[in-house]
Amino acid sequence: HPSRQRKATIVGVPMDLGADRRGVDMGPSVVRIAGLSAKLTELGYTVEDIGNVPVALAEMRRVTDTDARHKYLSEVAKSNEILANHVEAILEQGALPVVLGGDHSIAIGSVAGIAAYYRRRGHRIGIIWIDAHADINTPESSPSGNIHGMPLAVLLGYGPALLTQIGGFAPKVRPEDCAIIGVRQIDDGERQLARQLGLRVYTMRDLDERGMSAVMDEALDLVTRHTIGFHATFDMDFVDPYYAPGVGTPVPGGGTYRESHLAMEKIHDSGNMLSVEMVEINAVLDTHNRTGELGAELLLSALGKKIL
Ligand code: EXY
Ligand code: MN
Ligand code: MN
Ligand code: MN
Repeated sequence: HPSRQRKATIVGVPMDLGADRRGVDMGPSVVRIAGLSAKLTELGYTVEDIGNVPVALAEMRRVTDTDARHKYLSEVAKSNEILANHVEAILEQGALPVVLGGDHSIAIGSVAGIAAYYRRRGHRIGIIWIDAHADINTPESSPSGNIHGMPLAVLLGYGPALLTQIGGFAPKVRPEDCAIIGVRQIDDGERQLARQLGLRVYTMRDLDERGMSAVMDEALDLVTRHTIGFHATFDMDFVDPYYAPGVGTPVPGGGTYRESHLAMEKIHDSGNMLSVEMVEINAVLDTHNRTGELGAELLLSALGKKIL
């Protein structure tokens, strides 16, 4: 199975054009500084770091009225196209893509690359989306116009063609092959689309009542039922701000340190993870790289680190 190989390739995406608060563009740096590459090597991986995808700077362009519903659309699309090509190439080389964001709009490119690779081989892919938010706004429903609130909708085929058509096909994934875990803030339009699509959304209440272990068992079963495996995308704002202060959109009442690791450990143990992504770490709002260190450690759990 693809997840069994021991080659990992890191690619960074210093993207912050999808979010209002600046600082997530430093996410790839702080996770690297936390020693991700060396620790992965220690875990037994052959690691390659191919550096960062080029991303425009907000300072290079002013947001205009025509952008209001999807700010920096063309810049976000451009970087995601490049990312999709890198991710596909990493898979072609037999390695596991480890994608470092950046705001969550980069999931558009990551999943485009993975979906393209497996589609060519006749497979569907699933997604495990761990997040305080559902990220299924469209430009019409978005209260902010920030594309990091839209990536899951885009991957399901809803949103600007410039994004949905990256890689030349849409949708990238079917609603029944996706699970969102940890939601505690959702907009009206998102709730509506989630219901309409029958999307599996596990809220914090589900985690409180059933526990992370049972929720992950069910979610992992769901996303692998009709697929070759899944992309795991971890938005750091899933974690309670107490443990992860360095995020752009903190929401109280999040996952604990242990719950977050358990989710990643179970993702690894499923044996079906095709690629992994860590997003929304905001270095400006962090203290002593606490959140960056946690991001690196969570990735290590997803890649097989165990105490015993
Ligand atoms: N739902 C809100 C919006 O679309 O503006 C907030 C989205 C925050 C997205 C964060 C990163 O996951
Ligand atoms: Mn998100
Ligand atoms: Mn979020
Ligand atoms: Mn499988």
